[in-house]
Amino acid sequence: MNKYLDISPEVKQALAEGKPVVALESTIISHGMPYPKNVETAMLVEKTIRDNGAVPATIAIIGGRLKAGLSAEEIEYLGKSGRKVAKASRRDMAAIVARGADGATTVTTTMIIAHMAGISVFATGGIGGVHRGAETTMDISADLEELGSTPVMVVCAGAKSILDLGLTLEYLETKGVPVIGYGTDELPAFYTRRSGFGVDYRVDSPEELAAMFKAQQGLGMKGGMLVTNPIPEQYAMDKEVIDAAIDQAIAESREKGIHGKETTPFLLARVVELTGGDSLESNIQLVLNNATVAAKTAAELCK
Ligand code: PSU
Ligand code: MN
Repeated sequence: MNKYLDISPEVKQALAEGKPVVALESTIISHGMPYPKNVETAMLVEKTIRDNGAVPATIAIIGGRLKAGLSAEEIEYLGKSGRKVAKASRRDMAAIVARGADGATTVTTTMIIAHMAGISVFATGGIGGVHRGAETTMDISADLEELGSTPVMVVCAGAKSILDLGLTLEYLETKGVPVIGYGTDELPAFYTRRSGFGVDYRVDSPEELAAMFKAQQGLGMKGGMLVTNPIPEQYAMDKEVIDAAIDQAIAESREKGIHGKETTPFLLARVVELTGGDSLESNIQLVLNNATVAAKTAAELCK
């Protein structure tokens, strides 16, 4: 095992016994939602995974140690600290570890640590991608590179239209990442079930997802797989409302000169403020929905 990695006793035992485990990220806790909803949601996501027959492994860097499986106290600490905790992407890992600091793991670093620990399924809300205007800013999330190189299945609700979804799909194609629609032919756009862009393959059951992932691993391919699971109908938002909030948030971020790693957290927080918390409730529900699919798929993979 990697000398910088700590696996919690519960996760370690599940992995040793060949039981299903699902990884969860921590940037969604510290940067993606306000306190205390973030902590409540993180605990509820863990419970949903257990209710569906798997063991949750929330991932973070604490005191310079890579953690797979957090205690309730550690989740509370990350949630309460919020944006004071460094958002840790691939380029930040060595610095945070060497300094014995804390880091909230993004999709990228959660995939890296999950893979180190031997966990192959990961549930979250939305992934990073190619930002609108990336043809001049070059702002492309490291999440896409990681999906191209680390063999972990990521179950999400698509990507928010804070991104350029068409360019994000092009980039994933270049990196050889299969984009699967769970029960849909269309890429979901996080708050809404449709984006107007098609997925590569539609899959309708955890069994089918597990079979595809097994084939990818069996072929010796190095990358991951992106499963996009639409938000449940009853929690989907009105497209006009969410598009208007996103357009305003992007305009403000440009006026303020927000850039680099601050861009995504700024846009996420501003959209929640502008939509008066409706989007937060939708966000929570879609994460729970993804946790269910991920847990069932992890269970299939263990058969
Ligand atoms: N998109 C969301 N919610 C999130 C994130 C993205 O809808 O919480 C977080 C994830 O941790 C993701 C990261 O990996 O932001 C991407 O950041 P960046 O765009 O700076 O790569
Ligand atoms: Mn970026």
